[in-house]
Amino acid sequence: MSIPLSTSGPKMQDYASPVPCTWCDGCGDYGIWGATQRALVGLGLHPWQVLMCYDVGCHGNGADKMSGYRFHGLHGRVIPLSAGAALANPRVPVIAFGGDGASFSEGVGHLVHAVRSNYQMTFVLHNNANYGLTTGQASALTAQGQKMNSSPNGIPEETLNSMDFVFSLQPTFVARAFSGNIPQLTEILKVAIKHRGFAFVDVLQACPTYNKFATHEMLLERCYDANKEGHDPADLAKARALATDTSARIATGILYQNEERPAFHERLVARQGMTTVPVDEVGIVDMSEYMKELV
Ligand SMILES: Cc1ncc(C[n+]2csc(CCOP(=O)(O)OP(=O)(O)O)c2C)c(N)n1
Repeated sequence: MSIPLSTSGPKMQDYASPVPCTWCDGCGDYGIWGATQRALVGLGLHPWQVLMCYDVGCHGNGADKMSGYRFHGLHGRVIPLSAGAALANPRVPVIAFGGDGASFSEGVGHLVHAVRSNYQMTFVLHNNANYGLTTGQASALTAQGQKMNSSPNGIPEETLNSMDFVFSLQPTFVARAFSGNIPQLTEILKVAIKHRGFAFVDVLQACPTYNKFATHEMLLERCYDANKEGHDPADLAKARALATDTSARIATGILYQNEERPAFHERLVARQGMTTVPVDEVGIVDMSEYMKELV
């Protein structure tokens, strides 16, 4: 995706919000919030040049913790609203933030179609492996057998292998990061935001209040940068194998990227040869004749 750059660069301060953060001490949301701002500044994007969309959840409460164009949608529905915005104006990068609860239960159908359609957007998964805002219910990604507030006897179901699921849909971009490694996440987000099509960024994050099994310390110990160890993001089969095997260590970095496949809007026959985007066209249509019919 080519992003129009501004001549005078943005600063971190441009993204500051007067609303104080209310996340728990040690929450991974802080790292993702900081890395997002660093990535946007690093890309030379001003707050008015990007749209950030938020699902409902602890992470979604970050919607007013940053300046710029932001949209706080309904639970599980951040992907369709982001996809719609990106279709209306594909020149503006759209970043969607969602929790693992919403993304792999309420909104899982949207995730399926976003990957297969290759919508032009970045999807940042706040993966704390539970429903944080509703005080620690099990999500599809909670470890099996884990005792949670809503499941005092332990989760009976199998844990969804989210990476295997995403890879089964033939994605064009998959990355995994750890919220405690802000420099690495910043670099991943910079590539994801520029990616042609749907960029899936799984960010493993601590939830010190409700997640007692994948703690900050555990993630710090087990995550490693696969790109630094020579992983080639062009190989889908290798990327899938690396992403799904978390038994000993957890591979992070850009695991897979393919920019050969066009994004959804590029395949629309009706848009071919068009130099305008739908928002431009709405702006230049004279509606007054049509309005007369309504009065
Ligand atoms: C359709 C719908 N279902 C359930 C809820 C209640 N609800 C609000 S936030 C939330 C938890 C969100 O968890 P997750 O998506 O994992 O995000 P996190 O809070 O962990 O960041 C739930 C279940 C809702 N608002 N709407």
